[in-house]
Amino acid sequence: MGIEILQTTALPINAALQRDYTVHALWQTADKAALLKDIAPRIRGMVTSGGVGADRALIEALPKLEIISSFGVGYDPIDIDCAKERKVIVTNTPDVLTDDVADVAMALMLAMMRRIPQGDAFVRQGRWLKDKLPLTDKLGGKVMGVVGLGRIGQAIARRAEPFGVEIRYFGPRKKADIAWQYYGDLVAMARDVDILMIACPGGKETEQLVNAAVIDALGSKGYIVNIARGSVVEEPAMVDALVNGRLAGAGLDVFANEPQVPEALLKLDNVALAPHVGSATHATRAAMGQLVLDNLAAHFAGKPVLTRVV
Ligand code: 8YV
Repeated sequence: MGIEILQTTALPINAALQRDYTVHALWQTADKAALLKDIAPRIRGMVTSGGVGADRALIEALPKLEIISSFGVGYDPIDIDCAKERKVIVTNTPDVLTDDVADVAMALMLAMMRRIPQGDAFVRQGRWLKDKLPLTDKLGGKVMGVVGLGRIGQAIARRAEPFGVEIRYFGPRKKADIAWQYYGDLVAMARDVDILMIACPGGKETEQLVNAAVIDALGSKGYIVNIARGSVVEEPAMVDALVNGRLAGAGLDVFANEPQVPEALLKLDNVALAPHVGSATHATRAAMGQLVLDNLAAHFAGKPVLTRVV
């Protein structure tokens, strides 16, 4: 038996993992408790994703666990405090997905503001032959407030600027090397911008950060784009504002309870919806998978991991 690892979810690197390790597939096991009881004392590594994560109960069930290698940049469903307490290394897959996620942010923003999905349906349904679509809103000249100017937030801002969009940002602190206007108060920024671009990490610290007060401050001409986590937005307040014309539109790749999407959103014309596909290209998913493998390999070769969270 080689090094034994626990895998919590299917990934594009299943074959490579099975080649290099003795893999126990938790997600394919009906009686998870029985499997864990049997293998727990031998598990040295865990492979999970930014969607599935690893909670305290799971981490604590694995006394020999050394590393959690996670697929995805976001690690909000991994109990980081517990990993720290148990001295378990946690790695994620930053950088390799930044460009793709920023591309989807731009695509959703334009799709929503210019009603691209509606236009597509209009053409397909033959309605163009006897009707015209209503005019839409112009992107150039708008002010975008980025919530969380990290790697992805900056990549979105750099894409938006050549479209004639003015950038401002909100975050826990002003960044020394950034000239864009900073706000320490999200409601104040929402009042001053047209588009709220949500690009911050998920988790407890940002839960419902974009709440009813922020949405009110953004106002009936404002737009929300969220490529971060559904948990960052007070979703019922956003849906209510969209339904009642107190928000102009939303472009959403993530949802509070995905893959469940609030029924009311499905009926709206002023939203563009995507099924959490920010990083979902062949090239990027392959690079993310490789990084998961490389982090594991480095650790088990006694070397420093490449992209450590804690
Ligand atoms: C992944 C993501 O789809 O990187 C992230 O944080 O949300 C996406 O790239 C997800 O982590 C896979 O479950």
